[in-house]
Amino acid sequence: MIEPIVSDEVAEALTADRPVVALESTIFSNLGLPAPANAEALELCKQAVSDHGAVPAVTAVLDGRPHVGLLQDQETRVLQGTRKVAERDLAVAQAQGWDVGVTTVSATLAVAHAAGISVFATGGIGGVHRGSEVSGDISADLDAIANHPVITVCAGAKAFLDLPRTLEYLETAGVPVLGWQHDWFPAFYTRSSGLPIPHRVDAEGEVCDVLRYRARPATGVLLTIPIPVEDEIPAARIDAVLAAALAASDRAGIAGPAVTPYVLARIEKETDGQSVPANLALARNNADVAARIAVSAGFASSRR
Ligand code: PSU
Ligand code: MN
Repeated sequence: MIEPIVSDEVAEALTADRPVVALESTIFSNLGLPAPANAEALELCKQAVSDHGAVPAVTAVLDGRPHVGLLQDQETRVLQGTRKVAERDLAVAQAQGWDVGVTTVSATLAVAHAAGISVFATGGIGGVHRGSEVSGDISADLDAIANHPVITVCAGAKAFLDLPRTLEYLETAGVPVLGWQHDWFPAFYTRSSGLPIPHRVDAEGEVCDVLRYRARPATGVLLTIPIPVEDEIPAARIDAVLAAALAASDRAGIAGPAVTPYVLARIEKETDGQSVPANLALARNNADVAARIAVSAGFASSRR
């Protein structure tokens, strides 16, 4: 059972049915982005949400309790967080009273849903890892998207994942996968993975209606948005970088939840830091569109 502590600002917005956008905290911690880019990403995303008159709601575990909406000193703790909390870890973090836990997509979906929030923005979701037929590594993000009635807004899945299998998994799980004004499944650092998107949408209202008409009451919607053109990293460049980063991860024997943070850090190194501004730009852009969707629906709340 999740009973999050909701900040006054977020609670007031939810009560008044004003738009709220949830934001995950792993991307803003040292596991997601190096300082000071992590703090910058947090400000950019919150500002993008506020600019549309919506309320940003960052999720995290603090002092053993899940939180939705953070005060400034709580944000500072999250920026320094190093303990990753996926959905299943929420129970352990509470049972053991973890000091600071940064929430991934899966944990954020659980906490946002419990608070009654219907729109959530992130950078990239986790997915099916390359070689998963041997390692079995499939991110809990995918099951969480399938099991919480929330719109997740992202720039696709990390390009170092197995993107065709990630799309197949989402299809099997019954998740509508939408492309924002775009015909291709985005690949995070690049606008297209070369894989066609199952369904293109062109307006905020369409996205809300897909959630409204979902066949399974428990299921969410995945909205993918390509990184802005000017921030894209050329595909040839990123492909070589990904291969090097994955090989390094293999050589180092990295496994489990450590894989994603490790590979992200290697990508940053191999791109001489170019991956960082790309990450900021897409996260800000996703928060912007998520806020427009929350505002257009006139909803914050799944209790409606
Ligand atoms: N994408 C990013 N930065 C991140 C992540 C994704 O650009 O920090 C995080 C998200 O929190 C996502 C998590 O939910 O990685 C997935 O981890 P795993 O592959 O262990 O499920
Ligand atoms: Mn994993």
